[in-house]
Amino acid sequence: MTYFNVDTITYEGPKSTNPFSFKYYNPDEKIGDKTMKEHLRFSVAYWHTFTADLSDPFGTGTAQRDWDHLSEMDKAKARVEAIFEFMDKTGIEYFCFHDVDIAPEGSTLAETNHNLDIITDLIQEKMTVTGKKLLWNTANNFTHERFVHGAATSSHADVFAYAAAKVKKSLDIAKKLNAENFVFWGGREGYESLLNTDMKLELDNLARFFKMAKAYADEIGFTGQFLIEPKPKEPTSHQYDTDVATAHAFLQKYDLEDIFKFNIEANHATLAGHTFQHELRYARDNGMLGSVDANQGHPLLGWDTDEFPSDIYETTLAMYEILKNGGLTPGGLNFDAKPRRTSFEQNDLILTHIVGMDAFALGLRVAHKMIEDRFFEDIVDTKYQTFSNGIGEKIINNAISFKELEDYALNLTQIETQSDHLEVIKSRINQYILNINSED
Ligand code: XLS
Ligand code: NI
Ligand code: NI
Repeated sequence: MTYFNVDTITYEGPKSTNPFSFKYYNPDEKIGDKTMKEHLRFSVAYWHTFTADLSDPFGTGTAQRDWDHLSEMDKAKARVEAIFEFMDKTGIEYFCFHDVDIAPEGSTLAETNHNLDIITDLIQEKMTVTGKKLLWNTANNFTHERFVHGAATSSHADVFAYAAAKVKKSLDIAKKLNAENFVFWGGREGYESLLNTDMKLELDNLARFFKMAKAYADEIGFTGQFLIEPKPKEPTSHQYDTDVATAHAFLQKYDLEDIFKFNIEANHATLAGHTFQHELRYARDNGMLGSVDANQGHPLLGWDTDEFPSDIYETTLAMYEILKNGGLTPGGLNFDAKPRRTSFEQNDLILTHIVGMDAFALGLRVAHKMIEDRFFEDIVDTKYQTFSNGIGEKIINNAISFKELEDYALNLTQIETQSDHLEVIKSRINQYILNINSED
């Protein structure tokens, strides 16, 4: 059976008007020392593309899928067939999933685990035949009602145990399918009111949970990178892994810094009141940039709308950080994104990925050129020049005291500051984006 009634998507270049073609993503073209495919490491998110029905808080699902009529395990098996055909046709090498995305939950944990065994056997076979790889998997410890008060931060010890059992099983799956990373998104690890919350106990428990997860991964020989995915709110009004800086402080406090890196989602960054680039930079500066959930929010909507990335200004700045990080490997760009509710046809799944892949491919092309030219790097070097000699050099070398700084300041007659010419920077980045194709 064929699920996607299209040919394999190929690169036709920026002038193509064929919606089923890449305009900027040319997988084998080299940008610097790597091919586009090696730089971008795209991944399909099982949940949005193969499990979700496009419902929103005000309306039922609109998605029309060939597997809709099937029930439970048959549906799960059909989805495995469909995602591998999808990866083949789009040329995407990686995929990601939560436990509940791939197999139905049974009435007991043992039954759920049995369903997972059957489906992961099937996935494993497909991986062997096709060479497709698992970027990461994770445990969904937020949808089921048992997680109403959280999972690792639940007020109920039984829930903590259940959550641990699910992560244990997911780590077994990660090992079985050679996942390159393992993600923790604290879906309900947060609170609604501090008046009924023991925040200290909850955070201590979260750290205990992570330590046990790492101990178990070591025990079974799973060596994939552990990733934390920060998000400030939704579903709870306050999520503990608020943003990179907050989660980084948590990891440092509990001595977990060496175990984790971050999986940064664009829409979560903007929900936190940051830019996507800010989150990437903060992680990169601290050696903690691991992987990316590639999507975008809508400026007029508050919710985590998970749109496919199309804003090339954003993808350019993201790729700028990623290139400066030396890439993301073993992480990648996972499309944690879904079609709008109005784009309900099965082929819309392909069209949405094309938009996202092209947006990041264009961002890669532009960012590579920017870095090659050193236009912005030279501005930064000049901006901080006073720290390379004299008093500045002493500050950098921690070789000066407040008293000496005062003596120095008392002798200053006039301090000459420089204009940033910020608007020139904004204009130059527009030039970079607009000129990229005419230079080819
Ligand atoms: C939800 C998160 C989720 C994680 C994986 O907002 O983005 O999809 O990526 O649990
Ligand atoms: Ni995500
Ligand atoms: Ni999200």
